[in-house]
Amino acid sequence: MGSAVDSTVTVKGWVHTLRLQSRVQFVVVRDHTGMVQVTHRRGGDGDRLDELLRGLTPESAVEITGKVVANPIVKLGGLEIVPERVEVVSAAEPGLPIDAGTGPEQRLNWRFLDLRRPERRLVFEVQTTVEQAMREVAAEEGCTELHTPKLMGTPSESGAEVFRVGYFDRTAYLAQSPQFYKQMAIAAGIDRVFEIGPVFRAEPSFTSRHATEFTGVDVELAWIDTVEDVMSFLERMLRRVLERVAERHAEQIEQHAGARVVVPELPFPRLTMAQATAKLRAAGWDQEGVREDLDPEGERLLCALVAEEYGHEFVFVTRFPASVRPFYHRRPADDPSVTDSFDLLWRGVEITTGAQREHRHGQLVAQAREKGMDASPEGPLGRYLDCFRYGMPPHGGFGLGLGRVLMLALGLPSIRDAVFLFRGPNRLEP
Ligand code: AMO
Repeated sequence: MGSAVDSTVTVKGWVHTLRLQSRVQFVVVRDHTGMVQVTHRRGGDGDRLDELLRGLTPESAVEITGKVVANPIVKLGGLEIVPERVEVVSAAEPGLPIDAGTGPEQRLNWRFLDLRRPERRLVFEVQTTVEQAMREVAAEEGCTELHTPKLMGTPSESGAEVFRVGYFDRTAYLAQSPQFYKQMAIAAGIDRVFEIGPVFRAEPSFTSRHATEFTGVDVELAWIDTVEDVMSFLERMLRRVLERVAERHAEQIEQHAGARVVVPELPFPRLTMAQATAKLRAAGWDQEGVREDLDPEGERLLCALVAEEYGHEFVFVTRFPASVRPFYHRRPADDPSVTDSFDLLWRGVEITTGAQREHRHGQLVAQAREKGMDASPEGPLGRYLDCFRYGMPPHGGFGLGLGRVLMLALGLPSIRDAVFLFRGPNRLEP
């Protein structure tokens, strides 16, 4: 709202605070660019502005025209507006349903009001930068952006976490991942695929990192030599993302969220799952030694150990056991009990899963059957498996959860605060 002293301006925004005193009335008006103080010195009987200002309620939408005056004691930039005209465009009902002390569920119920606080909206500014940087890298690296269907005739990945929806006289499934379609794009000759789109998971999880609908960032790359090609693409992308976030938002993130933006060095540290497990056990995790996958506690601890040893916030964990990975992950020739896969952890949380895919039809069918899946041509995987029958290049890719990246970048307590309108097992509204 920066304006020259003595000029006449109109500010359009919300009533942020009201302080009506016997001699002077102060109204702080807020718009998306900031706040400005409007100062009216009361003129006694017949003062029309006085009446208008006394009728104002917090959060009303107003348009105020007046002269810009320098006043060094005003905290908001040493300027105030002396009003000449006040218009209440839309009055807010008195008694707002939320205030600074309101708990998280009630804040979600009134998300649009909660988001009027600028620090709560910062995440969407950062999100815009993150997506721009991702698209920038994807384009530079020769990717084609696709939009794959979210309504499917058969469940993608496993059937367990899928939402069923009525679809005329049959059932459709909401896509749990663009996995099969991005691989179909590789079969179609689109060598490098990039998608940002909605992902649906029917997981009854009530953690700070799970949503039933989230935005996924997916990449699939053809003609790779090893899974390392996918990992290095991902780290280049994340480095650019954090460079852009640092350039544009570091100060605000530090000020509003108390989090630091760290631009990561390349390459990120890499540990095989066996190495990671050994490190974790030495530090006291999973002493019974039964787990083949990392749990949230293991992820947190591993990141802490890596930060200490390598001074890095990221770590790739590679070569997960085949038992805990999907059938389509490729298994290395030197050890078929593991997969050419990875998870990327950042600040204690998994943000990405990726792998080189099994592109040989016979081997893929064998791995599906080994997992007890129906790999017959007429079965639910039939259309997917067809993609591997007529010349499929070696390929690999990853899926990244945008909400998790934003939650971690801003140090937010939950993914609920990192998305516009959260969807969880108990939340379909507003
Ligand atoms: P995965 O199931 O690990 O992999 O999902 C990829 C990434 O998506 C994010 N994510 C979630 N974010 C919010 N709420 C959830 N319920 C949720 N579930 C997952 C995580 C996760 O790392 N097809 C593979 C990817 C691939 O191999 O290309 C897949 O979907 O950040």
